[in-house]
Amino acid sequence: MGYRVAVVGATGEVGRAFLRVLEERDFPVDHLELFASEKSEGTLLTFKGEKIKVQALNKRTDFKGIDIALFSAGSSVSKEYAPKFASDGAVVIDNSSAWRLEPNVPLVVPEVNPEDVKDHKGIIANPNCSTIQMVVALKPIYDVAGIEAIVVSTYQSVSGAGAKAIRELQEQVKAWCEDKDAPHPKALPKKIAFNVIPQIDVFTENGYTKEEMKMLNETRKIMHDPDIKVSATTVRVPVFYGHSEAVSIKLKRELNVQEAKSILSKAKGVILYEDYPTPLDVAGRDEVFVGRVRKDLVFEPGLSMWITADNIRKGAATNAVQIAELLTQFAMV
Ligand code: 11C
Repeated sequence: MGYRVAVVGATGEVGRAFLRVLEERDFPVDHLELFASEKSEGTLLTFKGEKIKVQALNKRTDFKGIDIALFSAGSSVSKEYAPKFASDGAVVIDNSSAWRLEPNVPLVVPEVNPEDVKDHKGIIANPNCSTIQMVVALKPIYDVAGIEAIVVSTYQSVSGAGAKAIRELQEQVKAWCEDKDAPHPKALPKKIAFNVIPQIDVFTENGYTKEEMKMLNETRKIMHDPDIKVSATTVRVPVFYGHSEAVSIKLKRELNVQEAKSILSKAKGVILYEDYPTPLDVAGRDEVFVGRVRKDLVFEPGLSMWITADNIRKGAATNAVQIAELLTQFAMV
């Protein structure tokens, strides 16, 4: 038996990735409806060789007959439409930050807290991409040795900020090659070509950005550990696809490097490198890649490592489709 699936935000970077991932994983889709804003109405997207027309979300009055709705259209669209899809009978898997910290909305990474999907009331939230790859790598270590604190610096690709940021980097590099001035940046706060920007999203009162606070608050919720400490510095780098993270952890119990590597080499969804993964190595892949595992020189006991993953796939689309797979495994749709 297959499912009636809707994709909301179908023409965006993550929306298109939803289609690729559903197809590659052979998710049982009986019927697929694609939604986006009015300006994308009529765009044709291909799924399993068939062309499907994108509908304007704001022109639909009801959403009956949909089992699973994959959303990636931003927080305000999710706030307005996710409850409508849910009350018409769908389970919404939402990639925005709109619902992530709501107590009645599970925030799920299938390798970490799969059982949480069972608590859904119509909406399940997909975490932020930087959080997903960090918790996939750290949870197996947490289970054995406990983690008291995490200090993380990220190296995030421009695709995390959407198609406009990808174009902005392309235009700036082209302008540089042609010895011309690039237009003033709009998608990102400063010029990104040949630069790094230590600001992702807006600043909050404590001096951390919203992206950095997501890494704290979402990690606590996914790990069911309100005491775990996370101090993040999130940085945009001139990379198209793939986020990387330099992570140091303070453990509760001693775990040597060999033990940590042995745990990571067997962990679900993790691929351990003897040296290190780079974004170009992992773009297009669904796993989380870990390298440079070593004893931390500040935290005792502690470890440091390097984590890289494709932010559009495991950081967004793949994680959401894995949640849909959990719903089918638990017979919840
Ligand atoms: C970035 N991590 O790379 C962000 C994008 O909360 O889902 C995803 C924001 C979110 O800019």
